[in-house]
Amino acid sequence: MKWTRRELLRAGLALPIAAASCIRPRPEARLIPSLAPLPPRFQAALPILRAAQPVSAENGMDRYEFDVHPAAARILPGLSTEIWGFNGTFPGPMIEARRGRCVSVRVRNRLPVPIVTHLHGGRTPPESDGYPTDFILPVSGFPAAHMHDPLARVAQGEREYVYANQQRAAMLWYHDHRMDYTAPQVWRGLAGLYILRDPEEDRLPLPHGEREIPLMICDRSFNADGSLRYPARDPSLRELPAIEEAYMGGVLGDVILVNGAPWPKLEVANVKYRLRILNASNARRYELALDPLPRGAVAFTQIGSDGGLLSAPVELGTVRIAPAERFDLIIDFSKFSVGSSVKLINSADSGSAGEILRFDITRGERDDSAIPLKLADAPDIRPENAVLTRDFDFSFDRLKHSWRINGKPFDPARMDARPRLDSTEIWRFQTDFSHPLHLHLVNFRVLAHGGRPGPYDSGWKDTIDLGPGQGASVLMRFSGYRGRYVFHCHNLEHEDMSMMANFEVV
Ligand SMILES: [Cu+2]
Repeated sequence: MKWTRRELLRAGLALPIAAASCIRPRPEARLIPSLAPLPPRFQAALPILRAAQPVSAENGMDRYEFDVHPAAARILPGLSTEIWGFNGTFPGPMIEARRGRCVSVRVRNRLPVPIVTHLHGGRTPPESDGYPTDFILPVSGFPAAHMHDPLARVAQGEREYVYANQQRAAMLWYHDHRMDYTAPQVWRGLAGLYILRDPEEDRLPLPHGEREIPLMICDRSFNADGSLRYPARDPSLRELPAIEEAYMGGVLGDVILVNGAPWPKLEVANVKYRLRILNASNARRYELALDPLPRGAVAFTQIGSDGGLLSAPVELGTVRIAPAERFDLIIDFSKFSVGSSVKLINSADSGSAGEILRFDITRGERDDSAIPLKLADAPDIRPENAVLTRDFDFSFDRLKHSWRINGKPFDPARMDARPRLDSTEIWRFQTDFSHPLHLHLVNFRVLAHGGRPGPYDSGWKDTIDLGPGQGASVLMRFSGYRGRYVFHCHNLEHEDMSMMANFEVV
């Protein structure tokens, strides 16, 4: 039997709220319901993201300029939503890059708060990686009292990030990474896609052009006036970090946005499509599935992961995707009849968050694409070459009410690991609750994940989702650059509440 708070009060059993919350913190992610009416599903057309044009493309370098500022977006019918966006858009402009060709992004901060831009999945030199205290201060200025890391590279008004793109083709994404405030600032819209291509991928006969569709999936909630609803203790995001205590396990929204539109629909032909999916949510996991699924059909063929193409395709009935993970999936719509519809659903939720996107199969077309049995060369990294094994425990500190790594909160002044450049290491993770764990700079292979590698651990990863009380071990080589980087939980509320640590490649 479950008692309501009123029944407990009547029985004299209820504790004052503060005392009760001391005893029972809520480490689970929690829904913040919209106060605006939820829009009908499958009315809006899916926004198709197209590559942004660089402002110049000379001397082997594509240059972009992003002004970050507040803007009015039309997300819900009849309402205007203020977002914070790269060039005023949410999602931000999509960058398309080529392996070996540099990209420069000049980010100008016209918001009232500091920002930091991190290219997630990028092998990036430390000065361009977006370390959480490497602020870009607002053009309009900001009090210096909020800066306390002597190693921080603080920029006034704007900063140029340079990405070498010396890595495999993959779908990366860029997002805000400001220390203590990443969760609310990403929620407001500071995220965009970055697609890196290379000749190895070009030569494959995969679906492309109009049949290759990047999808940024995230959940949000809205106030009655259309503004984004988020339980920040200081909504100005200037003075006081953190969120209302009840949400320290993570914030879930009840509106599912795909490329910025709520539960959109897309007209497709009865052929194979390549869907490049990012979960850009703060804390929500999705169990992707197709509804209905014809008898005997397999829903998805996975061809790529966080770090690019797999060596061989993998067939999956459902795909569990945690915050920051990417899955590169083929859906074959020839299994459906022209005139029918099929929904991409989230079978992990039965409410409004249980549906994502609807495909309407409106036409028959010829399909000259194919999924080769060999997609890419298998990785050449072996556990026996590891020179060191490190252990990290990710857990909730019930006394301090914060999220910790090896019992410690994030501190820019403390170095937690010093791997040598070009050395191979094994890192073992252990969790209490669910945590999607992410390392900057490196991609890793999953050696074990609650026992053997799981069904979603194929290929190169930069984020691994651990369930409650799970252990995992991953293998990686620290190549590319020396310098200071972070690793952290990618539940953004956990990250802001200090579940982050440093490593320095030496
Ligand atoms: Cu976490």
